[in-house]
Amino acid sequence: MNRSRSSWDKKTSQASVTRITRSSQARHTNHIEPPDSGPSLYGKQRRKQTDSALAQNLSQMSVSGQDALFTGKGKVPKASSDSVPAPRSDQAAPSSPAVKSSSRGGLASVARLVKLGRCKNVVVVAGAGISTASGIPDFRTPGTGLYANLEKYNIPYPEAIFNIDYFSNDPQPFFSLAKALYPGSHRPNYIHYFIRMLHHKGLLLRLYTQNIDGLEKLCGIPDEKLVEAHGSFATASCHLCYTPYPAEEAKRAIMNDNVPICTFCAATVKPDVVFFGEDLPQKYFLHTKDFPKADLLIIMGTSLQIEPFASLVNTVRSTVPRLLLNRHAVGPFEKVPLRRGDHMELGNLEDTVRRFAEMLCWNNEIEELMRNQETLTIPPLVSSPPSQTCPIRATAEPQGRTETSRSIPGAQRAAGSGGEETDSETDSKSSASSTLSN
Ligand code: CNA
Repeated sequence: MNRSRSSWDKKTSQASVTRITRSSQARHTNHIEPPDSGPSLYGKQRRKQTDSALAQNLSQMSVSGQDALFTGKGKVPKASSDSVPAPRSDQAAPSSPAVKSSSRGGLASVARLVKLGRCKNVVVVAGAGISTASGIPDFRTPGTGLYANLEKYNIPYPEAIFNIDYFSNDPQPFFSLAKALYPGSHRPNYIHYFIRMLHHKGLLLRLYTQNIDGLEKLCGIPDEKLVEAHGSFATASCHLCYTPYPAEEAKRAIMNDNVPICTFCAATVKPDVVFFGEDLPQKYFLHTKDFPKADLLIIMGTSLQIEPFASLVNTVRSTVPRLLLNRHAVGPFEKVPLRRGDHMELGNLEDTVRRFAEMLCWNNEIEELMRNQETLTIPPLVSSPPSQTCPIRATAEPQGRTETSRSIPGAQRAAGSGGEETDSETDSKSSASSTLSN
């Protein structure tokens, strides 16, 4: 993984930085704090709305689910402060009436914009919530989230498991979790394919994901359209000197309860998943070009608790519509009134995305794309110009597996790789042998 090394002051503008480390806003606690939605990079650029059709569409904005939350017709009760928090991810139950959507909700408004051809540079910001439908628990959903099930790792606070200093002292808690998280036994779901369809239609500027499960690649979203902001299991390196280490060997060691050791400095090797306190991959900095260019931002399945990623959503132009698809209001969507052009559709993400696809008349194409892709052994990584009617069917050459002869002290023979997944699907990611124990 490329890492830039120059120093970084967290208070400085993101545009001027070359090194950014991952941090959690809810440090050492499960409590979810509202993210900083103060002036952003572009916060002061209040541009006049010049496109009257767009303005008209935006004026029809409403927030699905909020009708049920706030009793006044379109009015929101004022709290003592100037903002009223919408239900947060640690509060409302999934069965809350807020999950009901209206046919004229934010989803319909945004679908109308897309159909009108007004959204040609869509940026998607995604989190663990897009993969729960694939059977991978997220972090913070009460009860099912990984943070609610960490007792067995014997760590002082949930985030410790992704803390690089903690790892340096004791890698075992992370390695135990990694055994459950290693990609291999999960398949992309409808939500992933919806994002791929955005690409297929030529509308996806970039997908910024916090996920480390590799399902975006597996569903065929091409590398150049994807920023895995928190890294992935596809590569591994020394956590101290960053010397690369064969990902397959690292996986073998971890799956066999051994510790992969750097051949250069003898420190512990870990998959290139970005920990709190570690630099984000260089590719993350594409955001400085992408977000100003975006004409629609879709935020899906994230609590927006991890910085600097969470603040990205504040860096689109102030006139750009932002659509939150999540079970709960998060980030800037926790405050009312919402920013003009902000929409949210609360509820089960897969259901919401299916409805969105139906509004766009994409459902059949997505289903077909899923069928085709899931029957292919090697999904295509397609970057060809999109077509309105034809699902992408290109095939990709399998890349050679990353086999090395280097042995890891104490490592036993790997468990059988066994899965249908191939390296070309996942950028040399390890083969399928893991199971998700949670
Ligand atoms: P998070 O903090 O757990 O938030 C997930 C959000 O998605 C929450 O707001 C949930 O309410 C929402 N959500 C979950 N399931 C659904 C659903 N079915 N329908 C609607 N909404 C849903 O996770 P974030 O992604 O915000 O946090 C970033 C962390 C999580 C990243 O650093 C990842 O590495 C890490 N993570 C990734 C994975 C993965 O790769 N699949 C799994 C678990 C954690």
